[in-house]
Amino acid sequence: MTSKADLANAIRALAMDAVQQANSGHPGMPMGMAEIAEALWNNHLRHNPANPAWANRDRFVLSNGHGSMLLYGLLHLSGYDLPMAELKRFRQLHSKTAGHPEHGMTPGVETTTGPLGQGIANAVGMALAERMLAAEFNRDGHAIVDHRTYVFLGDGCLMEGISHEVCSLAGTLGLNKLIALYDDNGISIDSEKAQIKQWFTDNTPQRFEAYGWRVIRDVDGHNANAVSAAITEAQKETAKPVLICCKTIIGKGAPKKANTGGAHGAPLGAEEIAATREAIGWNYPPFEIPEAVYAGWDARARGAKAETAWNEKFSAYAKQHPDLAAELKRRMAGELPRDWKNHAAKVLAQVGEKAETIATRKASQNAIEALAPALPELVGGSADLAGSNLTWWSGSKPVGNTGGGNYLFFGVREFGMCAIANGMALHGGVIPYVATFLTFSDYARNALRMAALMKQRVVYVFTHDSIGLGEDGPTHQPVEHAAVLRLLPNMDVWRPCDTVETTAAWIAAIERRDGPTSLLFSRQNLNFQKRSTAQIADVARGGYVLSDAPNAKAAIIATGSEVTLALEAQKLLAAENIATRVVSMPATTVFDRQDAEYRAQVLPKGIPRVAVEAGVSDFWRKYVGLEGAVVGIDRYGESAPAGELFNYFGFTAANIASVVKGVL
Ligand SMILES: Cc1ncc(C[n+]2csc(CCOP(=O)(O)OP(=O)(O)O)c2C)c(N)n1
Ligand SMILES: [Mg+2]
Repeated sequence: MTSKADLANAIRALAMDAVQQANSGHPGMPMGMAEIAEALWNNHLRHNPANPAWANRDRFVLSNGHGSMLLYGLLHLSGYDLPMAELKRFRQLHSKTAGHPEHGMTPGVETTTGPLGQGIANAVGMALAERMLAAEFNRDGHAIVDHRTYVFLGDGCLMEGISHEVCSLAGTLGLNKLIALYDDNGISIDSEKAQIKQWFTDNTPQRFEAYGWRVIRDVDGHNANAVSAAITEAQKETAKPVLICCKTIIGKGAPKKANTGGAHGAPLGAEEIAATREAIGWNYPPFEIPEAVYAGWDARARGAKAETAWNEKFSAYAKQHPDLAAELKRRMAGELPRDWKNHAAKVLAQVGEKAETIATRKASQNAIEALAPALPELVGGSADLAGSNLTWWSGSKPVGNTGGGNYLFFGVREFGMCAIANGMALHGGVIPYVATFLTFSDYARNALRMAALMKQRVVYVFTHDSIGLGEDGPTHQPVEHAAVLRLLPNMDVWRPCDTVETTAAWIAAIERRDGPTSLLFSRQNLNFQKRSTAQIADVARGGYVLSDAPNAKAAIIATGSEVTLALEAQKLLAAENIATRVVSMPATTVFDRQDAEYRAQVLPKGIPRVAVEAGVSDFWRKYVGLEGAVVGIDRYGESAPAGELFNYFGFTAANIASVVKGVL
């Protein structure tokens, strides 16, 4: 029989040896959390290494993701498909052991972590998705959605502002199946030079109690039995999320470097590693784990049993509730409803027939209203701007602190909201849409980046998309945001010009399985544009000819509120016998993915181009080149009625026409 100490020491050894071999990484955290990890993974975590996608597994999130070797060690030892060869190639090109854990790369990694504070936010989202799905799908005697979310976090996550946003909300929502284990080691990076109490003196237990969490204080993080007992206690909680505060020593086991900032993020060095082996009684060479230790960690039999038991429960559920069972399966697989395509096409056609001139944010609400009844997985919310973002629809039911519902009042927490949405999408079973003013998208930016990096289907509703919002002034008027969002690799960005483009954008966002979509909507009314059937179909290609003229001498490219102006400029020019083509380009990212032939049809070589968008001009240079021109806005806006601002900043048909003449 191996001792629990040996099991924990296996983690220590793998971490210090892999970091040493890579000459890069963070040994201190895995060495300090080894007993906590052993207690959770060997006594509590319900997971199946053979099937990392098992729907009802417990979720485990390493929010202090710099300690990635802890997670790789756990996955390897417990029997996931992560062979020792991968651990030996820690942090090397195309290994499965990236510097920080990456979802989609390493089996068993539930979310990509490293940007501190977002892991705990993802965990809140996972716990929330579990709660919502349980309320929707569980029936008497059939607790079919029933798992916990565990998260490790350190001082860094707690210092980050986002932890306040999401832990505050988790407390309000009473997410009792969320259990966080805090690595309270009194060290962060600058502890190399000074004491953490010079920058972090919060009373963390009181802070979390104030949020409405249950806090289990003063647990000895190096006593696996004590940690396990605390987890058992936490599991009994029925109304609150639980924080278990574990006192630990960073780099525990290393005679000289333990409890120093130096253990945080650098190899221990050969000498200290040898001394550590001696001190902890680990007499095996690097990357060698005795069979008995493997046996002590092996979670495969337990995992298979747990999943089989759940499968049996699911069969019984499916017998009594076949429709629900089929629906849950579909939703967890991320498939859209069978009649989705028909429904979406019908909605798009109806919007075209209605021909309404309304704000695109209103068109978005109408799109949600029409699409959501056929799409129960669409769950949404806004960061305290429901009435402005128009995210609420007639089927919205608020999520409270007992379960049920499909609408989240996120409060004024943009970053938290977006990182929670990532957790919900990663959990599966829901498609989250979240909303704020476009200008505040940069409060949330790193969560948007993580959604794009992780290829998650999250839909952002960003309204009040330009100076067109008017009187609120330059703080609220985005100018750089559309361009910034388009620069994020794998982010799709739509800035539609009317109801048809808005509806098409929503449909594209929902049908996109491998990344997030930002939808940029106007506050003000935008003219409806007439289109042929072929043009309606081409909206989905991101850019298309909206209005053509024989022998066009120039192409005017416009998005959103500027499309109408482009059409008016086209008329002014026609009156002077200058033929132009107007291209509506609601989604440059989507247009860029079209084949070269289509792109050249829309934007032929040999005629100059003028781009018109109430945003920074630089972005459009790639379409207009140096010979073309951009009607944009390269400064912050002003506070005034929208109409006046458009005139003031040169967004008029007359100005566009004269700019076009300037490039002929
Ligand atoms: C958002 C963000 N800012 C900065 C960093 C760089 N960083 C990585 S770990 C760390 C200190 C974390 O302290 P703690 O969580 O206490 O980790 P420990 O040293 O105890 O392992 C910092 C600043 C980061 N990963 N993410
Ligand atoms: Mg710390």
